[in-house]
Amino acid sequence: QQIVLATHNPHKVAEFGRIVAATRPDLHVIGYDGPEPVEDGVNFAENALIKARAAARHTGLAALVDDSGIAVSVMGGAPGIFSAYWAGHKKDAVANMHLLLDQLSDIADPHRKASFVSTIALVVPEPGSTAFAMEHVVEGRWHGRLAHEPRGDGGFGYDPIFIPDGQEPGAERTVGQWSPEEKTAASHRAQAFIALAPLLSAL
Ligand code: ITT
Repeated sequence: QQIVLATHNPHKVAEFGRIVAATRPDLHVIGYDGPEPVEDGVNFAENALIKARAAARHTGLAALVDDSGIAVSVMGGAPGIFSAYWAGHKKDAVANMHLLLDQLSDIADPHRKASFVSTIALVVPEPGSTAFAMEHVVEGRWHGRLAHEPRGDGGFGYDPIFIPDGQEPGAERTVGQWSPEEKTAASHRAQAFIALAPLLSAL
């Protein structure tokens, strides 16, 4: 069975590949290079649905889209849906991280609480129609706090400044210092996928 994963982020493709292999190994995930809709939703769910509908309509296949980002508590959930472009219109992960750290250094917040959010939309087309047979959105959250400076070069995006909760005190690492397998087992994306798995089974 084939399913389209609509993303240009090769890290997401790799992470999804690992998660799918662990939970639905029979599913064949293929890439998408069709037209890109304007992402003008006001939240992760709307943006994920906009992209998934476009991919499902274009390919005639069930489509999966992950819209994700980091939400900092003291900043009211920002960068949120603007995570990929926080430091400007170019997707620059290093500039994004440094801008966020600079912004936090101006705010007195000893907790530095943040969470990674992964919102996955699954859209199934209705054969011979522009309607959809099924639309679902699931969300996973990974709670933690922000480091004072980047550590590690694993993962992507904000991983080098995100310290997940639940680690042994004194031995806490950023996700940039975790192995791909460790991240795959615990991440916001993995948690969203747990909610998605039964829906995929019903396809
Ligand atoms: P696509 O839209 O093509 O999927 P993208 O990277 O732009 O690629 P998003 O619009 O969902 O995807 O933006 C997500 C951004 O949030 C991403 O660029 C990272 O900066 C951040 N992000 C999401 N998941 C992350 C993760 O697991 N680790 C670190 N940063 C993450």
